[in-house]
Amino acid sequence: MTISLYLFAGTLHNGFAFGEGGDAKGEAAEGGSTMVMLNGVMLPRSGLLSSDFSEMRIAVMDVADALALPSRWDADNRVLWLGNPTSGSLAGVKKPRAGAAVIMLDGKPLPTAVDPLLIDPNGMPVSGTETLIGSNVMAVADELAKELGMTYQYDAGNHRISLLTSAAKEQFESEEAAVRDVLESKGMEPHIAADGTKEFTLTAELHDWAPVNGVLTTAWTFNGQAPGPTIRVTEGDKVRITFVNNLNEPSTIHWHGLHLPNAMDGIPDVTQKAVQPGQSFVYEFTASHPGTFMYHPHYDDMKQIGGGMYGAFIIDPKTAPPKAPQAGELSDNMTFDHDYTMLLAGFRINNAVEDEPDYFTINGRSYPDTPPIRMKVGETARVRLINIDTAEVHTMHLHGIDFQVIARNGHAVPYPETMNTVMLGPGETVDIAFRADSPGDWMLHCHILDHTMNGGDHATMGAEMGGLMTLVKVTE
Ligand SMILES: [Cu+2]
Repeated sequence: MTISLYLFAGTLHNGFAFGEGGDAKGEAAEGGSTMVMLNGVMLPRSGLLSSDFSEMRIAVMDVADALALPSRWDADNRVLWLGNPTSGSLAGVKKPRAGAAVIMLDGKPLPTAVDPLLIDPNGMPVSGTETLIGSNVMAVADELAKELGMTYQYDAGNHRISLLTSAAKEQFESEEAAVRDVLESKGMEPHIAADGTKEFTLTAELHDWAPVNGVLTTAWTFNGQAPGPTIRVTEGDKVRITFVNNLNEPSTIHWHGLHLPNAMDGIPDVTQKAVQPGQSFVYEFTASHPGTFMYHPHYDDMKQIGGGMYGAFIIDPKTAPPKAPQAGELSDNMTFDHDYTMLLAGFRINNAVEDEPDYFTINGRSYPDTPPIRMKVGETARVRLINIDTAEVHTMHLHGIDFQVIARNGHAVPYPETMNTVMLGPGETVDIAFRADSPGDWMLHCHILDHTMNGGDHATMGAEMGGLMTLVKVTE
């Protein structure tokens, strides 16, 4: 299991009901709160937590739940039992005073008990407890982190404690190759049938995904990745794609922009029966015309597509076009030094399915963890922009270098337009091309500026760049 967890210690005020059974239990105290984030995900009961100790105990129990760590609150002894066993001998454990508690992890006491008041050298509760409560939350988090083998960071500016397991980092790192392949328009390896048909398998499954390092979500994926692997074939190829549904609900695949037999169009109850959990369906068609396309389900769209089920479908022309010239206008009928794909979408980590994503992504990654494009001065690139966001328009803007729009919706444009910002509605693809004529780190980003912040209301609050952004790194 891959886990990272965040304990947010908000601004803490005087005037809270401390100790057990305070009136503030279950209510947000005015102006102050303690939020618990796990994998960047706000835990269900933590939104209403005050700094009341009894609620802090709930927060710790929520964390334990999410870690699949058994937990039990022993009110008589004021002990929070975590891990295994959830009961045992308290011999030698100092009984906590009223308002505090001991955390027993795997039968051993954590050195720091949960204690909202702390005690001064005379054994009296310390007044002016704002910082102390925060410190205590941190101390508990620190101890838990140490005991559970996680790394720990405190961000004083955001009153944020971040805990990250090595497993969460491993998930993030395990995605790098897939993210890079999608960016570089590399298609998945087909199996070639006796008659030359290119065969692929796309398996829908829920899978961990980290849009940025330290934020983990359960994505709706094809082959365990969001976006799914790119399918890249040549005009005229016969294609056979076996869709395996390992989700807990029906699904299909629609081939967006392709010309194919109606029965292969992937629309549940219109062109086919929805593919049930555990079932599969074979799509067969001929790659109709060259261009940049996409694939995605057409069942429970907001959840499935919004959760990461989409991928690029690229059809190359039968005859490879000539290399792009050293100077002059660029067009669709050219081969470029670099061929990139950027699927524009996002994840709703703490936002509801009907809200906009709080982590906008390029190929499943939010800045600063979007891999940059690297080019040498004079090189050319095609970037296949694909807006597969469920509802959002994106205005992609490149700094310092003009680009030409060479294709739209899988078709060459008759007169490439020179631009620095191009707008894509949901479902649109736009191929842009440019020549790296100036060295530097050039931003390529959506100019709807709340699409370039990570975390919405719950995390970094936009002070730093995030979301739908990457860098074009041009060197001599
Ligand atoms: Cu945008």
